[in-house]
Amino acid sequence: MRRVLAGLAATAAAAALSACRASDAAPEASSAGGPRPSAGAVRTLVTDLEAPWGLAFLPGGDALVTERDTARILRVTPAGRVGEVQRLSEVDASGEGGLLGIAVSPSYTSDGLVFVYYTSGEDNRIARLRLGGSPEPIVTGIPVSGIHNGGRLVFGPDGMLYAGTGDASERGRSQDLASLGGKVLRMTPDGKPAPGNPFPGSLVWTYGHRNVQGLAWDAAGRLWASELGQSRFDEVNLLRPGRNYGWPEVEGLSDRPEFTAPLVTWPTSEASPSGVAVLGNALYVAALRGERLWRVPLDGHGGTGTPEGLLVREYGRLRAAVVAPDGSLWVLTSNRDGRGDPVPDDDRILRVRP
Ligand SMILES: [Ca+2]
Repeated sequence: MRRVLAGLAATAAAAALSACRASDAAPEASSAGGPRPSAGAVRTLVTDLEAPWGLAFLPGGDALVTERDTARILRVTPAGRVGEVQRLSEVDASGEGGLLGIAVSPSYTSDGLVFVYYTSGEDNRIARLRLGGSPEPIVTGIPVSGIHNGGRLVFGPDGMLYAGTGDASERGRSQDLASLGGKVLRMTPDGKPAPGNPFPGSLVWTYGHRNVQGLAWDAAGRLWASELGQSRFDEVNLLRPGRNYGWPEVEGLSDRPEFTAPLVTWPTSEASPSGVAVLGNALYVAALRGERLWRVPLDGHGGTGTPEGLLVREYGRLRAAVVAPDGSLWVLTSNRDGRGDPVPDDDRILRVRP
């Protein structure tokens, strides 16, 4: 819409020019365009991946990348060299399930631990492993389905591990505090309910979510989440412990005070958000169906400004955005996930300097 409006404005400006100064109106005036959101410098760092899903950086600056369907963990250098670390035979990939999120222990240099979220034959689960070793499940029983498996993992500044889950096609789970589906979970690195969790003895941190695939912290210690809507509204939420985010009673905004309202919503055709990242004073949201990187301004006090779309339909579906040690954003495409329209180079890792 923004581009259409810009185009219309340019056309109107050109028409005005030709009306006033028909003799010297430059022909290219109509194609000069108005101000357009810029993604800054974009470089393709890696090509030929297969539905990459999760990305996390190791202390030395290499990244670990998961591939959903092949169940591979890859190691990628800052220069874009790719090596396979291992393939997890425990993963049962089908539909939206497979090897999903990955997180690196905050004390990796001493414990060497990496955490993964994956679909097994019977559930979604979170496991820890040392690279090359076998995964040791620490949380099992997260509901599984062909769709809405959640899957994002991120450590908080409190040293706890946070996971976004999905309703796994049974929407009632999101309001059921006894189910791990449709929640954001907070756990110790052993997979136990973290001290201070809002519901005693429970991993649940927030509930009433449909399918959380994006989690990121801002500099002030706020946790932001993206959530895929059903047919009307995708959401960006600011997470506060114990809050109910409404699904399936409401999708998007509502006036019911028992539900915490999203700060940003989009029509699902413009977003379908997966991974998110905070860089500078903005939240970056990787959009699948929307095929763009949304930049949501953050006001530093928990509020948001008007989002703008970057890379609109330039690289197809985007699955994740993560801040690299050098301050760039690494962005994963997701054109080989069965819903995309891949080009020969897909899937890719893009390095974006917004
Ligand atoms: Ca909601």
